[in-house]
Amino acid sequence: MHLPAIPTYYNAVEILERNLPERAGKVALYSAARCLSFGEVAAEVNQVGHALKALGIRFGDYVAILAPDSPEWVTVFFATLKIGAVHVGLNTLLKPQEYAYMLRDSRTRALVVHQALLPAILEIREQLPQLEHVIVIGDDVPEGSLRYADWISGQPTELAAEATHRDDICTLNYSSGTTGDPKGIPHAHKDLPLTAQLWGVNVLGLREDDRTFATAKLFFTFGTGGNLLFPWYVGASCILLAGPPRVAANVLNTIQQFQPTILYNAPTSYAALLAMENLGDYDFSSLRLCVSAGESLPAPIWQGWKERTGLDIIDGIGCTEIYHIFISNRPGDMRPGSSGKPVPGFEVKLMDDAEQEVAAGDIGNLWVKGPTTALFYLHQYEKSRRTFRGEWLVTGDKYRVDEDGYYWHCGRSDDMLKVGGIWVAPTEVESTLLRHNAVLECAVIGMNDGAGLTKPRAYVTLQPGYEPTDTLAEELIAFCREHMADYKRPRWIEFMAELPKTATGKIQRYRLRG
Ligand code: 3UK
Repeated sequence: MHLPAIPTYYNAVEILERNLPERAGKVALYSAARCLSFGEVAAEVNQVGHALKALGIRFGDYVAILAPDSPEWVTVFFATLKIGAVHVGLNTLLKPQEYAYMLRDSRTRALVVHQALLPAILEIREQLPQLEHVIVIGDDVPEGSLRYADWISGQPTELAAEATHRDDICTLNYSSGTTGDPKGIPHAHKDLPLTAQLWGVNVLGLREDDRTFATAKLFFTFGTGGNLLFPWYVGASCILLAGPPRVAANVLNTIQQFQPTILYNAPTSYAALLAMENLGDYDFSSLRLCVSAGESLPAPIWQGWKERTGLDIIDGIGCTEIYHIFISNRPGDMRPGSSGKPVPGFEVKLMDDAEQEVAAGDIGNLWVKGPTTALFYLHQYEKSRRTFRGEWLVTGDKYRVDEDGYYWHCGRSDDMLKVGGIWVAPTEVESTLLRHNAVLECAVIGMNDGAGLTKPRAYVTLQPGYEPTDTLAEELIAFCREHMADYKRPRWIEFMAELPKTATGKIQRYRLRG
């Protein structure tokens, strides 16, 4: 196994700058808006770095970005790292109060936001005194904010990188849990090249002539790693799609236009592509490999994709705490339906609830150990102590290993759901439903949608005076859409006279799961 030695003082902007000067003229980034060479990206990164410094942003300060995948997302990301500040990647699908929490928790001083997402920020800006600077990508810039293009124009295109320690924090991503606030997960500069080498190169076999395309957005580490860090680490190019990946046509058109060799996608999106009647009209000949992560990929989807496109899908499990994938299938060694084998460089073990290793073949709690593991959750002492156990990380997943060493996902040890590869806390959906006048009690569980993928299903009892009708069910779903990110909405509402409960009145979710 090849593991690069990271110098003591290391700044992860090196993943971009290692391409200079040799690949200065090579296209680093394809997008509908602009295509940029490595030289052009590096120059704009330096301008953004100067512009951040001119605002007084220094080592250790937090700089957030809330934008669709775009050249600006990338330049702000690397500029933040380069000056020794910490990048906060915000999920573009959230609601204003969720942004308020994350911006406050991270004490973000500067936020770069796309104009389409600006209203959510303007709504909460007054609650955030520490948010000194808002920079807007676009032309529609309100009083008190800066316009990205003006902000960087005239700034020098040369900038010396801050001599960060390899263990200095450089990124923060928020992940949600069953209870409490989202958890800010910090990663160090060293984690970025290590994950690129351990999985991107050693397992996936990325090459300089590759072109990657991810439907997973850059604000997830699945996207940042797969579609930015890994390709640039080997001198390959990436393709960014600003639009929503849930529109299958967007994905297919991007493949036609930019001809990727590698596609990263979540299982739901493979299922959506397979459901398209005219899939056969599209040309997939540029692709050599497909990747799936975020939730487990059912074997029928793997087979369906193979039959329709001739392509293999590499399924691997990763998590934000590790940065990327740590158990994976690999080209030439795949077992459809399984997550594959531990990635060299990582160790895994399956533990029972008493924290002893389970017997061979039994289901256990997955613990993992490896050199890219985060050390803690920001501002969450108790949750950190339960999850980060010395060298080991408790993932919250249930797994079993077969006699050939392949790992099979058997669900979660908490009630958390992965929907389209993104976390949904049933408790959040329940508390949203409870805000509706008609709802007396409710319970949300994950349900197989028929393609082997999980979607939220809500069981609801009604307040006196309300009738269980289809119209009310639709109204409740619409209410959820309005008050939460769209993907969290229940897909089915089932009205019940009573919810199953224990003698002490606790809702028995397992009985609803049947
Ligand atoms: C689940 C999977 C079965 C699992 C991620 C690749 O998903 C990523 O990170 P998150 O922090 O969630 C982690 C959790 O998601 N999961 C992810 N992949 C699979 N379950 N099969 C899979 N292939 O519960 C895990 O604990 O959002 C994935 C790379 C980087 C990532 N951050």
